[in-house]
Amino acid sequence: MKIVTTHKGTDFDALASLVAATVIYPGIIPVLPDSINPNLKAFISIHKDVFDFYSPREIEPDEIKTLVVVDTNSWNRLEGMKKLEHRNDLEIILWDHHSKGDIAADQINHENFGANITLMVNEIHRKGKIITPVQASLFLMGIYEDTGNMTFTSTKAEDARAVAYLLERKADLHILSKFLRHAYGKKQKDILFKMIQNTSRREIKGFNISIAGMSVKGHIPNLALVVQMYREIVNVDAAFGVFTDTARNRTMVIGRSDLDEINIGAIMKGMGGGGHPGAGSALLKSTDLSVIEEMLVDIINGNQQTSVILRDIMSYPVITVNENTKVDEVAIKLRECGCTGLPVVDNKDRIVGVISRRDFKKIRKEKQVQSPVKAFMSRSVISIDHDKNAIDAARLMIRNDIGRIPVMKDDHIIGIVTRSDVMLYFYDLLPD
Ligand SMILES: [Mn+2]
Repeated sequence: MKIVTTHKGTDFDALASLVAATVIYPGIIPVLPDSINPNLKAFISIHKDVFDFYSPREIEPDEIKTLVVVDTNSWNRLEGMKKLEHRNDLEIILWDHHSKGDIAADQINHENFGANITLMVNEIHRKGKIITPVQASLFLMGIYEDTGNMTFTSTKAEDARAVAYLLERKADLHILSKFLRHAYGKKQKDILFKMIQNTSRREIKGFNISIAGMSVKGHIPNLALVVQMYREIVNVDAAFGVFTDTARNRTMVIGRSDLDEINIGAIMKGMGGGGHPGAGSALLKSTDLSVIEEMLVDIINGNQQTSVILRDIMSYPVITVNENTKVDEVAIKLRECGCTGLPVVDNKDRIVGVISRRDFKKIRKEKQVQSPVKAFMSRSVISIDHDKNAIDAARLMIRNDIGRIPVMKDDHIIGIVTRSDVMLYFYDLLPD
C-alpha cells in the first residue's frame, strides 16, 4: 500500500500538497490528519464528493510499503504514523519546503519556496499531468496562504510562476476569497490594536525586538499576518506575538523577522516549533507570559551566535598538509583538490603557514621539490575565529585581498571560509 500524508493542524498548503500527490502518484491513498484548520474543514465539507480522504485510523500501518510525506519533515507533526518511524523496509518520499527535519527519506524533493505546493505544481507541470479547476483553485489557496498573498519575504519567483500556471488552469478566485479568511477582519483588527497597546520593546544583540503578549479565546485565523502587520507598525527588526488560550491551556508564539540575522525558524525550533528564516511559530503548553518571554529572549541571545557564525557557512573538512610534506607531494594534492592554496599544519595540527600555487614560483632548482613545504610556505596566516560572522570574514578578505580564510577554534583549524561561502550567505542562498 502506498499512502501520502501531511502535518496535523493541516492548512491549505498541506491539503493542496496532499491532493497534488494523488496527481503525481496515481492510485496513492491520501491520509488526512483528524486535526485540521477550521477554514479547511469548511472547504472539505463542501467538496466532499470531489476529494476522498482517509483518516489515519482507517489505515493499518503494517500494510504501508511506501509513505509519501508532504509539507513537513518531522515525525512529530504526523498523526498516527509513530509506528512507522523505526521500520527500515519502508520507502519514504518527501516533498517539503521547511528546514531540515528528522524524517530520513529515500527520496527528497526540497526547495525553500514560499509554499510547498509550488514544488509539486512544478512537478505536475513538468510531467504534463492534467489538473481540474477545483484542484487548481485548492493549489492556489495553498500558495496564497503560505505566502500571505505573495507578501511574505519567503515568497520566491517560482511561487509567482506557479500562480500564473494555476490561473491558466482555471483556478477560481471566487472560491479563494470564500475560504481564505480575510486577514484583517474585526477579530484581527482588535488583536492588532491590543498588541500595540501591550507592546514591549527591547534591544537584544543590537537588534530591535518587540514581544506582545495577550490572551485569546479559541482559534483565530491569520494571526501570522497580524504579527507581520504588527512588526511593520512598531517598526522593529523582529516581532513576536504570544497568544495565550487559558481555557485550552496553551500558547501560540508567532514570530516575524525582517533580517537574515534573526532566524525565526531556528528560534521557533528552539521552542519546539518551526518555520522559515522570516516567519515561524511554536505551540507551547505553558501559559505563563513572563516565562515564555524569558525563554524567547534566551533563545534569541543564543541564536544570534549560532545563526550567522562562520561555523555554519564554512566549508569542511579542510584539506591540510603537514609542514614536512615534500613540495612535489603538495603540488599533487593541490591539483587533486583543485585548490589554489592549502593551510600548512605542524605535527600537533596547529596552523603554521599557507602554501599557494604562487609560492611554487620560488622554486629554482629541480631538487628543491624534495624539500619540505615549510621552506616555501608563507608564514603570515590570516585566520578567523569560528564565532565571528560572515561580515567579519568579508572585511578580512577585502582588506587582505584573499579568497580563503582558515576558521579556527582553540588553535585548531576546523574549516575554511571562501569567497563563495560568504557570497552565498549574503545572497541568502544559505540552506536552512
Ligand atoms: Mn507549507
